[in-house]
Amino acid sequence: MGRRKFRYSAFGLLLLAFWILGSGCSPAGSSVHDDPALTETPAPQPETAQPSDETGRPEKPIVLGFSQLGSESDWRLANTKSIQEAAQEAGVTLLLENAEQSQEKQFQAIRSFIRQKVDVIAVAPVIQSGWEPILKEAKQAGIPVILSDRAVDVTDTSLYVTFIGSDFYEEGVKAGKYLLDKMRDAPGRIRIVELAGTVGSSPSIDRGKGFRDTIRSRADFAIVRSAPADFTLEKGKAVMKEFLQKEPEPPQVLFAHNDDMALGAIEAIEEAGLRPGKDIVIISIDGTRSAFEKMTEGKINAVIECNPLLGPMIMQAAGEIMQGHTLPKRIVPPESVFTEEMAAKEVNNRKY
Ligand code: GZL
Repeated sequence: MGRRKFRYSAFGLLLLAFWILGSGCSPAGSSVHDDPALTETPAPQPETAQPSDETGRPEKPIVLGFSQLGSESDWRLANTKSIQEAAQEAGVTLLLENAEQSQEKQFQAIRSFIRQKVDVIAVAPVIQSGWEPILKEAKQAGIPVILSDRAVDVTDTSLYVTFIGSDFYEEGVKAGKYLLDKMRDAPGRIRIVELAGTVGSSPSIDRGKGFRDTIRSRADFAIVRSAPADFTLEKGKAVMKEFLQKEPEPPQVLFAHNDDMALGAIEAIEEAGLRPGKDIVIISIDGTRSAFEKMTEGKINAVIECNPLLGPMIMQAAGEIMQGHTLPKRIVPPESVFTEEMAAKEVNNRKY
């Protein structure tokens, strides 16, 4: 194989170093987090670590096959844009396939990348289960795999080099902690409804678990309804409408696993003649500009940030792998919590 060109962006190096240092946290939550094998492992060597020039840069462009799970939310669109821009900046040849929420299409995309003999495969797994066979095919083909955004439930963690994505369990914990504080003096039986994300996806499983583990300390907090709304605005509106119709009286709290579902729920709440953010406290996750705008209007009370701008890290990791370097098994992006009091100051800083 000829020499490959890879431009290490200073930003990418800095951010990767930061994430590696910051990834000391040992996320609990779903099985993939509890896996004791989540330690540093050397990247499986591509047949031959790429020759590099005097600056340590591979000579020929790295070819990265990326299986993106869909385009269901503003977060996802920002994630895809970040990956495309970072590939451009790094001089990586990106083959991006959008599976539109179909795991089977993701498998097809990965098999196509294997046939094309790409250098590295990255995948944002739509759901956690069922990945062992296809990851084994990639391993047998000698192609290293990066997990982007979401986790997979595999016993053999050598099937992927690193998982670059948020700690969803911690995001659920942050949402629960905000609610405990917000309702500290509220008189008992707080009825909560939950709009969950895609069934079987690691963010939905872990956000729900982190939230429940945290609010358990208040016996008078009750999740009276929970249903999946697939991370989309349309389904968030439809499911929230159903909740309001079926509940004898409106809930005091909505916990939405992402902003798009929260935005849809706000429409349903207002159509029911209620005031989002006042009659119903709303906690959401992602941190999109649209959610921040609703927070400035007092219609969302808190947003837990979930960083979609993973592109630079993915390209950096691909470059490291092609140089035969060791990567941490888990890279967690830095994320914050924003409340309605902070929204006006932050809204114009939002990059997505
Ligand atoms: C989280 C990501 C989730 C977002 C949703 O990392 O997988 O999927 O929270 C997106 O907005 O659809």
